[in-house]
Amino acid sequence: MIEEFNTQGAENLVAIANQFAQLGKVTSVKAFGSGNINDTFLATLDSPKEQHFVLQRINTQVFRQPQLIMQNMRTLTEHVQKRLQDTPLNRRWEVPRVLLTKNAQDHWKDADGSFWRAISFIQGSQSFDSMRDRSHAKEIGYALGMFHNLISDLPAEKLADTLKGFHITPFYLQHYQEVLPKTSVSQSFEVNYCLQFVSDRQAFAHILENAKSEGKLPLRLMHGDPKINNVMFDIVTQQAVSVIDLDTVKPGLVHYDIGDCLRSGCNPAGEETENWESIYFDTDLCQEILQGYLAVAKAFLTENDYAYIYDAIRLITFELGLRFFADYLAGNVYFKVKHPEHNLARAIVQFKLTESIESQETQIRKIIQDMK
Ligand code: GN1
Ligand code: MG
Repeated sequence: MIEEFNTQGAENLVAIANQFAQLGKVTSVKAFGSGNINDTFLATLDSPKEQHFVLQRINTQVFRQPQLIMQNMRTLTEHVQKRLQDTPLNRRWEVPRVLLTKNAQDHWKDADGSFWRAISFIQGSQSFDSMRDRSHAKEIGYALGMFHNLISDLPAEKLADTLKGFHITPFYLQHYQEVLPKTSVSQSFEVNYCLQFVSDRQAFAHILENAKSEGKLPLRLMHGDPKINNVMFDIVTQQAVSVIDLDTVKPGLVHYDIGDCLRSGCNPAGEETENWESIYFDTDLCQEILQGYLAVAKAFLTENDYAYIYDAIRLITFELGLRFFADYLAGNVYFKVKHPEHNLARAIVQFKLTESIESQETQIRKIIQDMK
């Protein structure tokens, strides 16, 4: 991201950000967050009313129809804002707003054809890359539950499919099988570990898609990427106040979200560690996240939904490992990398985490069972 920043040039970035500045002028733009796909910046304004906003360049290699993302985001935020007005919550909760350009457009295309958009920054909030304690975990679960709750009455067909195949594990497996014979990476202990890991779990990869096609799990709207640093916390109260990064909100299974939230939240070593011995799935944090989640989500979950929660945790963790590994084999074309082996290292983290989940299956299933 820093490299992109340099090639873009600070002055140019300020000029781009100013397209979206309705109040005052942009005084600075700096790289922000740790996204793997889009380029994200924080713009600072000289207006006391709104001090910051988030500026992003959408990766159009990944999101081929970025205007659909903007359309989804506007449908979702309008729905949630109305819900919150009609039935106010007894605590702070916000949805990021899409900011318009001076010509009332929801995006701006620069001279290179890059697709830029701006989103409001949730004032007085921060996010965290790793879990701090059990109460933080409960708040993460609450945030996902609240997010699902607020869109549970928005019909899935109201949103477009902005990323075909996203979280469809058999699709990633097929892609992996296509890149494998063409790869130029050399064999190593780590590569062989990953090859074997995937090979042992081919049948399992279909579990959620089978349940979906058998009608056991309904198509619903999902966030798509509810990892721990996509939940914003009020700096003063330390309560969750928003779920951000709405690019992947689209029809899917809530199980993809539950699985993704838990694989991210219950991995104290984080996604980027290379200290593989330290990776484990923390069942105490799992219990807290689920408790926080179910406090808000119980109302719309069915018996079948509970039956697939364990599989979702295991599957989405395995799936992310598979996605990183396939991208390593393909020459790092999807996820941004800091070095050529980066996606291989990330894949191993997710596979080690999957192993830890598998070794605690009985315990995790019991946690879920006891919470119904
Ligand atoms: C990507 O770009 P970012 O960090 O928001 C990816 C997610 C992964 C995540 C892993 C569109 O999200 O699916 O879980 O990396 N997003 C997309 O950190 O593929
Ligand atoms: Mg994301």
